Amino acid sequence: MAPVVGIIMGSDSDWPTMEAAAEALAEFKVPFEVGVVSAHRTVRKMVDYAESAAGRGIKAIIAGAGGAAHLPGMVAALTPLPVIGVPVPLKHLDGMDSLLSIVQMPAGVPVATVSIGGARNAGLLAVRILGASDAGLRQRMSDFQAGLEKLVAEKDAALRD
Ligand code: RP5
Repeated sequence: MAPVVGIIMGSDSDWPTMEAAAEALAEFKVPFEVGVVSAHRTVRKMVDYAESAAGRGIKAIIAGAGGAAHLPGMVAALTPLPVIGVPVPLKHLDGMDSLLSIVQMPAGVPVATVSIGGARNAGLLAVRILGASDAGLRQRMSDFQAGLEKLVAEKDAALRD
């Protein structure tokens, strides 16, 4: 099936963090593509990727980067698609640098920023975005949420066993 979500990251070193977004999409059987696209090291590739994504059938982009994390914001500036930013924590500053780089976008160019290292939620948010126009996917998200509720109830009950 043709990919409908693009997962991109500034470096292959971001993959251990970003993998969780791919796993979430796979759980919901949402086809996705993965690639390294750097805002600083491969500027022309970033422009090509962002400008061509909608035309290729991509409906949401998950972009992760660490440090001076300009990739999500630059991609959001180049595409009308929803962009979800994942702040990747690096060795220094515990990801605060990535978080602030991604979340502090100027009005007019939104990036839906998840928590530091929160790639799983980025994947789940992409599922919800697609689910807004896909009843089957929306139902699977509702089922998933019911599963979370059941799990918490079981753990709660286990405390008193
Ligand atoms: C950022 O620089 C990347 O997103 C990565 O988090 C960070 C370090 O990249 P490498 O030096 O590990 O390739 O652009």
